[in-house]
Amino acid sequence: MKIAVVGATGLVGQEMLKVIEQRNVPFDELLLVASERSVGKEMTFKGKTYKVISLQDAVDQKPDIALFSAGGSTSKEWAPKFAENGTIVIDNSSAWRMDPTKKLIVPEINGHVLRIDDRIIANPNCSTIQMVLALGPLHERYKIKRVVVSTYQSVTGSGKGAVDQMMNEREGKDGDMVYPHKIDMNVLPHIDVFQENLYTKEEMKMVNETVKIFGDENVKVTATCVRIPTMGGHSESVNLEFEEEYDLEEVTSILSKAPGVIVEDDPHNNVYPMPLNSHGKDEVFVGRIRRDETQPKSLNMWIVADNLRKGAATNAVQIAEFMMENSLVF
Ligand code: 2RA
Repeated sequence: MKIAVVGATGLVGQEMLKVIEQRNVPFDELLLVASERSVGKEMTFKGKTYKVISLQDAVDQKPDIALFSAGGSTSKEWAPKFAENGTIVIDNSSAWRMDPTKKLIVPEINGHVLRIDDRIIANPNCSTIQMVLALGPLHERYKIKRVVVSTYQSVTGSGKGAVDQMMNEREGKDGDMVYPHKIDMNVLPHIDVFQENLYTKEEMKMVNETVKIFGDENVKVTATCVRIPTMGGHSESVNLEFEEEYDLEEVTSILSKAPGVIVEDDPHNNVYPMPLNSHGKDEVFVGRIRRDETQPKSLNMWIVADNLRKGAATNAVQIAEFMMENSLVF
């Protein structure tokens, strides 16, 4: 098994390496791949030193699996070159997510749709992954009609430059601005670019990707995505309307048993999910589960996950594990 990590020097690439190490993903050979300016740089993994190689070198070495986190345009250009050479590309960018010929996968929810001839597999957007992981088992039981979600997203979702912007502001230093406004001591109702319909691309990702992952056009999602000056993970306030009447205790029980979900819900003892606690963890945390008292068959809850882990690196690595465990890699 030869695995390549493309974008190995970026925030998500680094996290992919941590996840590969922590989950003990089996491999015989590891290729660390990055853009031209990082080629030749040395990186250490599991005590061994690796030289960063170029995309073309990596294609030529025909890895079995390439985990991509190198941005949309790199992915558009290079994922097909790897795929044509037989490599399975698991891509963290938005380049292929809505392509009808490519699958968009959260293994616990729709891993079963993967096949041996899938060559480019899309990893969903971070805010979508954590939401669908919690919603999937509830959709199966009660059929979700409508989702109203507001997100509170970590600056790590915008990459290292955004973390630097926040820290520079905090320390009173000058530096490059990734956001159009200050982020520290602020809240920006703006993630990714605005569209014709006045929603942002991030908001529309949540709308469209959720439908694609569930394979159910009847699930209506409306989203407001907000950047906040935190680092540990993304948080989401979610209002759900089901087709069927539900039982609150059963909801908690379903979520407690759902793979990859941890219920943290004891509000009288101040127990609820927080990004600080989700940092570095692979699970999605759910709490504040309560009836929406304004409307029947409706529920509120709060979902938190480390956006670099389950929201990006962990999910991508889990797709790779799923392919290996189900003999879909040859
Ligand atoms: C964000 N969704 O948090 C992005 C990262 N993929 O901005």
